[in-house]
Formats: sequence, structure tokens, C-alpha cells
Amino acid sequence: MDYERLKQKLVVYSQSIGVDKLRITTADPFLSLKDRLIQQQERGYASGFEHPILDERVDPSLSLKEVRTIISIAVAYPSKLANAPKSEKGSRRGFFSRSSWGIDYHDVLNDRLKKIEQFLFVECGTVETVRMVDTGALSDRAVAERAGIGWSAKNTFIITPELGSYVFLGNILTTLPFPPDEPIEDLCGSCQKCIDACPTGALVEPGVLNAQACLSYQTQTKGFMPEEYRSKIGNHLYGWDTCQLVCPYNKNKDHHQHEEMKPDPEKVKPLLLPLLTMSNKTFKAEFGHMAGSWRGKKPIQRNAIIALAHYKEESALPTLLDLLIKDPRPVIRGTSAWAIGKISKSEKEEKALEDAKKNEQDENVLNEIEKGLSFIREKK
Ligand code: B12
Ligand code: SF4
Repeated sequence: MDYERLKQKLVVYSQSIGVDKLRITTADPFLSLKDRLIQQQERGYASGFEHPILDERVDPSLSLKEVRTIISIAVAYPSKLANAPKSEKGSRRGFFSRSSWGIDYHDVLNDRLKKIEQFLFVECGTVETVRMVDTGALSDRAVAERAGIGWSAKNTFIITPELGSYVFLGNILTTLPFPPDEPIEDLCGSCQKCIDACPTGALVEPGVLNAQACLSYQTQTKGFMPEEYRSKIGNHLYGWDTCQLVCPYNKNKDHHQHEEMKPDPEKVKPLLLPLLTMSNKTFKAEFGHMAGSWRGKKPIQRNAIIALAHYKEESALPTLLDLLIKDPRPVIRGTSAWAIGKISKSEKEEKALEDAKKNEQDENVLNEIEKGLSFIREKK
């Protein structure tokens, strides 16, 4: 079998099924990545969303015994929203970051990867493969970097010279001996716009992210959001893109070639108030197809409450008061108490918070009620 020719055929085929870039690397272990991952953990910089078994993260043969090469693909997504509905007093809106626009990218890339697997089966007969998109053992970025999809940038993204960093990554481990591609040059140079723009200083060094301080991570947690980040997330319901938005390699990059990635303005910038009282069933029906719903309804509702506080949206007060008393989830009761204090200056809400305090058992919620009360009293 002429694997150089097959590779060329594969590249042409991949373009016909909506893959924007395809490169191939060896199956050698990612040795330097191991130290890096250990360091991230030791410094408390890991998010906890990473695959937990270190050896599996760096050794492809633990995912596929006879692996010879890894195919890395990039699929580009849009960055600009046309016809964005306005967020106005009385009808405030939240915002889902770009990685959650359209249909969940895990589904979109897995669809492309399955087609590539099928292509390889037809061409080669016997071949073993393992697909990975985001949730696999390997680091998608480390694979893409070594395969030459893009360089590993100071904002930790894989940036492709052609498409910028607005690309999702996926891999197929194969038992085929394709000739590998080479990594490409790092083009960040002396720029450090992303590091300067990060509102929390989460990019602690070039290429090193303290994920715990990253606002993308903070929007995805299920517990109480630490106070210091609440004022920073603004109206963001899921994810964060500042370190991509400021990057010169993303200037004028807005990819609309994939129908599945097309953002629905009403979903990407949804009204906040209806989210607060939405049933699980409706949430699933409305937002279940989006990558940003992977943690369920609670973090999105918590962030929606914080967004309403950010807007000081008085029309939200009755709903927030209701949640404070009736919602079974401490995070929602507590965040509502905090938001009520941020929004209101009136004795009515002060009294409601005092009443709620008498019936509340949860320490964390009580703490948030105290904060809410002090915000109202400070305004007097
Ligand atoms: C955990 C995770 C997160 C965490 C932590 C992110 C991080 N930077 O580590 C959180 C929740 C914060 C997050 C946020 C986002 N994520 Co995320 N995430 C992941 C996940 C599941 C694992 C990443 C990981 O292991 N990180 C640990 C670090 C240490 O390793 P790494 O970045 O994978 O590998 C690099 C470093 O190790 C570095 N390196 C190696 N050795 C050395 C040595 C030195 C000295 C230095 C400086 C660096 C260095 O080089 C490697 C290659 O670039 C991957 C999917 C996957 N399975 O890989 C997606 C992934 C990285 N996420 C992705 C996306 C889209 C996002 C968001 C944009 C979503 C959003 N809009 O909010 C943000 C971006 C935030 C950011 N600046 O990274 C994409 C990135 C695509 C791209 N073009 O780079 C991925 C690849 C998913 C995918 N399949 O497309 N994510
Ligand atoms: S903003 Fe500058 S330093 Fe940061 S990733 Fe882009 S080019 Fe690199």
C-alpha cells in the first residue's frame, strides 16, 4: 500500500466532508506533556475536567495497542453573530460563548471522524481506529501541535495560520503507517495581547493557564461562584472568549462554512428571566443540543441570576424572591439572595431577606443572605 498516496486521497476526501484541516502525527508518547500535566496539578492550575489517568493522556498505545499514527482534524466555527437581539431593560439577555454555537461540536466532529474511519475501512480493509473529541484520553491540543495543525500559543490555544484559533479539534488513532507531518512555527513572537487582556490574570505565563481562575471554567462549575468572579462574568452564561477575541490571528476570522455551526440568535443570546423557572424538560428541548448545556441546567441558571444582578434588573426581583424561598438547590437560593441585594435598595427586599434567614438551614445560603442584606444597607 502506498501510504503517501492514501494520505493525499484522505486529505482531499476530508475536505469534501467538511474538515477544514487534516494533519497526521506519529504515535510516539507525548513525553514532555506528562511533566506539564503534573506541574499543572501541583500548582493547583488544573480544572478537574481533564482525563484523570496521566499515563493514558501521554501514551497513545494505552488507547489503541497497535497504534501507528494519529490523524488530527480541525473544524472551524463562526465568531460573529448576525441579527443579535438587543439586551434591554425589562428583557435582559445572556450570552453563550462561540464554542457553544450551533449543534454540539462533539457531535459534529464525531460525524466527520466516523466518515473518515469508513473511508479508511473501504480503502484498507483491515484497520483499527479509536476516535477522540474533547472527552478522550489524549490532549487534543498536543496531538494537533505535533501534527502541524497549528502552533501552541501563549493563550494555550492551537492557532492555525489560515483559520485562527476558532477551530475545534478531533483525532483518530490508527494502525496505519502514514508518513507524519511536521509541527509548524510558533508565530506569537513578542505579542502578549491575550495575557494583558485576561480579566483575572488566569494566563499566568505564556502558554500556562490557571484553569481555576479562567472565567470559562468558572461559568462551568456547579457550586457557588467565588465572589471575585461574579462581577467579571457580566452576562456570560457559558464559556469565555476574550483571549481569542484580542488575538491578531483571529482578526476578521468568521467561519460560516458549516451549516451545523450556525448560531441561532435566540439560543445564543437567550432571555434571562425565562431561564430561571425553566423545567428540565424544556431546558433539554431548547438548549440540550448545545455544547454549553453539558453541565446541565443549574450552572446556566446560576449564571443567569448573576447576569441579572450585573444589569441591576429590577423586574427580576419577584422571581428571585420566589427562588430564594422555594428553590430546593442551595446554590440557586444563595445566588438569588446575593443578586437581590445587588439589585434592590428597598426595605421590601430587605425584609424578605430577613424572613428567609429565619427559615434557612444551609450555612452557605445564610452567608449569601448576609451579603445581600449588607448590599441593601450600604445603599441607604
Ligand atoms: C480541560 C479543558 C478546559 C479547561 C482548561 C483549559 C486549558 N487551557 O488547559 C477549561 C474549562 C478552562 C477550558 C476552557 C476552554 N476550552 Co477547553 N478543553 C479542555 C480539555 C478537555 C483538556 C485540556 C487539557 O488537558 N489541558 C491541560 C494543559 C496543560 O494541556 P493542553 O492544553 O491540552 O496541552 C498543551 C500544553 O500542555 C502545552 N505544553 C506542553 N508542554 C509545555 C511546556 C511549556 C513550557 C508550556 C508553556 C506549554 C506546554 O502544549 C500542549 C499543546 O498545546 C480539552 C480537550 C482535550 N481532551 O484535550 C478542551 C479544549 C482544549 N478546549 C477547547 C475550547 C474551545 C475551550 C474554550 C474556548 C471554551 C470557551 N469558549 O469557553 C475555553 C478556552 C480557555 C483556554 N484559554 O484554554 C478546545 C480548544 C481548541 C483549540 N483551537 O485550541 C479543546 C481542544 C476541545 C476540542 N477538542 O476542540 N477547557
Ligand atoms: S494574542 Fe498574541 S500572544 Fe496571545 S495567542 Fe494571539 S498572537 Fe499569541
